[in-house]
Amino acid sequence: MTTNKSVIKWLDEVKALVNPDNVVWIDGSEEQLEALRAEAVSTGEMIKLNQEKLPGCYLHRTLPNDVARVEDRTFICTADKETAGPTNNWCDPQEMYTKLYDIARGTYKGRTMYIIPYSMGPIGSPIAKIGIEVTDSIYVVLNMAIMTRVGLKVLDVLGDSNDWVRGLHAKCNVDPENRYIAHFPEDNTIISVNSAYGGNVLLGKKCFALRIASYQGWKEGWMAEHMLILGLENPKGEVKYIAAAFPSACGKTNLAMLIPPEYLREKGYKVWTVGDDIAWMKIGPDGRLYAINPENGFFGVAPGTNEKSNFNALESTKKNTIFTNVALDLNDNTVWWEGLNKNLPTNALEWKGNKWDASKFDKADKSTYAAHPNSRFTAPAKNCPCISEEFDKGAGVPISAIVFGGRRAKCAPLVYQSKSWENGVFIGSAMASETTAAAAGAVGVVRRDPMAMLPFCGYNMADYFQHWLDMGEKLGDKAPKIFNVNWFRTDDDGNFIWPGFGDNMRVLNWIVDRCEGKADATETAIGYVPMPEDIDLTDLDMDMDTLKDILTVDKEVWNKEAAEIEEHYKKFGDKLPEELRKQLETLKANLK
Ligand code: OXD
Ligand code: MN
Repeated sequence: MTTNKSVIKWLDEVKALVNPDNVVWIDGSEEQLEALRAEAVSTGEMIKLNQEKLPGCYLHRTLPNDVARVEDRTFICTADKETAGPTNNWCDPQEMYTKLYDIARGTYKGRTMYIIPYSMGPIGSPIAKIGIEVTDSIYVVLNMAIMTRVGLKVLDVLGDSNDWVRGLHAKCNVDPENRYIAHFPEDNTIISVNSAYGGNVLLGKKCFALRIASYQGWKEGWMAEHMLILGLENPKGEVKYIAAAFPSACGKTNLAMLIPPEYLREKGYKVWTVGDDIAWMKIGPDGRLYAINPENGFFGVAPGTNEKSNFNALESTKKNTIFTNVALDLNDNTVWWEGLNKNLPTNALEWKGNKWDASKFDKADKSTYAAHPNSRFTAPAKNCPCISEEFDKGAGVPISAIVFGGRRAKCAPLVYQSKSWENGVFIGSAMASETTAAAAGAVGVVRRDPMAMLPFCGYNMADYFQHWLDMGEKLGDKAPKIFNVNWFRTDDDGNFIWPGFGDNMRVLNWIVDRCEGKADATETAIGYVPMPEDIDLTDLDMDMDTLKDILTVDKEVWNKEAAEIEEHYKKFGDKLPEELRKQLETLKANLK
């Protein structure tokens, strides 16, 4: 298949270790994938759904002990512990290799070793990178074939190069006690054992495109970020691109696929999706920052997705999609999840495959749900009605604005602009979100999640902050402007004040206007806040006073915030960039 010596050597070693009965290269052909789908159906690994209503769609169920990413079992293994930093689990690489080789040894006996060559990003793009994943799971092969560009043509692009990421996945016996997701950024290697759940085993996604790639970006002078990318088209047909990072449960996929309010659609405004989860960004020949979405599909959370919350995501799942851990509606062999619609299925199997009793459904008790709360769809990006025509082009899109955000009931205003790139890095480094009633545990607890990268940064986060500052220096006056948004301010009764969803377009328009020097702003202690009249409220049931209210910066709240940021910074010790300490001191002085 290849004459690349580094590939042949690694595959020989892996094969000798796992000892498979057969070896199959994934060539990228539809015939091969179709044969694998048929095999997975014959063994019960997947269920073929109603092919008239959901052509090319399948359902898969994981083991109940294997339904989410496992952050406490995720490791960054670097020679020096300090390289991994205070926010990652660390293990000595040799110790981890020995442990995981012992776990994986011989476990492909009676199984097939699938070799998946894949490209993260359009094949041949100057921003794309190549990986090879070895797996014993057909489910992994079929998901990788949706989420990445797979096939032998990737090997042609790789040629003799050693610049590719090794990924070994071994299902073993899906033992949670021996589950490990280990990254060796200094060796471009990932090993995942004892899981068969997406985020732990689709090694191109979080493992490569964020943890390994963030390390590569640090070494090579580019950025791998947990960001959506969208294009905002104005009535003149001009498109400006925005990259945005949010912690989970803040509506990232919804923002990526936003449908503008009717009055803006009528004027000719449109939103195009380039990516919903990950952005790789490099400085282009003109000195601006260009982004690609390294993925080829969406691995989205199903519950809560419906025609109203995210029409485009729902449309994306109507063909060639793999559903994981949703409910099976036996009446017509289709799928269902909480929040899809109000018609609770009366004849259905819940996500574990047992008969579901709709009469026992209790919103407050997740154990009565039909779909697992983290059930997913794996859908081809090309299914999305608003996919950008730039999505598949390798050059990437020039980023005008970077947006950070979180869920803050009282703190951050609806939107504000940082005073500089450095100030924007400060805002990103202090990013936080409050827990909601939807999750177990106390409500309103603030969790710091810098740039939404806390679980995904493959090296010391203090070095990561410095890398952001260095990128800003290289970009100079071509750097994107940095903003922060908060859709989640609440009134005294805890109700959201801002309508969110498609109406967030009103805020995006102000952001783009600011990038073009077309909108005014008021300077506050934390940054530039819109003049209330510059946020268009047409057709909205909201008065100016309410808008003013969610644009206010409450000094008392922010003094508390500054003290919390100081506390958050302590864990980085002396490694915290001096510039960020200065930014914090400036904020404190501004708040006096
Ligand atoms: C995801 C995540 O699955 O961020 O995208 O957890
Ligand atoms: Mn994500």
